[in-house]
Amino acid sequence: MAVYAVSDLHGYLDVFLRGLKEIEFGDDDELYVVGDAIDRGPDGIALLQYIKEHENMDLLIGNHEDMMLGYVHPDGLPEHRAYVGDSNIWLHAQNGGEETFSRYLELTDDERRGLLTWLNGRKLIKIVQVGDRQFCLVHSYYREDAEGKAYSELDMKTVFEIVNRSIFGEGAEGGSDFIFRANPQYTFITGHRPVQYVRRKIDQDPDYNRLEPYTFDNFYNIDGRCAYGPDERGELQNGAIFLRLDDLKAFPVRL
Ligand SMILES: [Mn+2]
Repeated sequence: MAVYAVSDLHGYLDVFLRGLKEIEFGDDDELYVVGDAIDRGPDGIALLQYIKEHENMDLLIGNHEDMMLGYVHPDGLPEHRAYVGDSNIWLHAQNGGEETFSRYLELTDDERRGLLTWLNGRKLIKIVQVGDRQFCLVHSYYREDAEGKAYSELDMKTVFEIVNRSIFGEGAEGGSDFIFRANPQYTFITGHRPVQYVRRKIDQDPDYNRLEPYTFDNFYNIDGRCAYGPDERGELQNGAIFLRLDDLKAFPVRL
């Protein structure tokens, strides 16, 4: 058996299914989706349901699941919760939640409630031992006090920091890589900022357009930029990066 991680699928069920074939994913294997399964692409709700229905798969909450949970009615009613602050940020064009919300509304009341119960029970940070390594899976930023806690057990501010703050971000959303280097007992697996973006922006790497993990020391980012969708000119390598944790071998899957 092997253990895999993938991140930021952003509604692209077809890429996910092709990836499972590529890695020959079987009943004895395990897979962790490190947040942002939904939005921008068309099949976010189907992706959530697929992960939920497979006992050997799990989802960690990303900022897009957090936005969804902040917007939908908490009892699964086919409406959204009363407008509070910027809770409608999910539907802004840049976040791509509209397609996800319309698919969500097509579910039955029971399906919506089941999905919300499951999402509320998902973790933000998960520690997974594979071979000699302890992996810490988290969408973007590490907080020791949130280890192993479910979404419903954490306050909004803590969740916001874990799923949004990025060592590659700027201003209030920026953070230091010290948080990862200070915890060498873990190999961190994150997403949230596309590896192509990080290579270009941070490293000014002219060969930035590669669908492979961005890594230093004990840190791996595996966001392959599904969020940007298929590239019609065929120049950008957007897609998903499946990472096998047993040997840190990457399996790129183009959109
Ligand atoms: Mn994200």
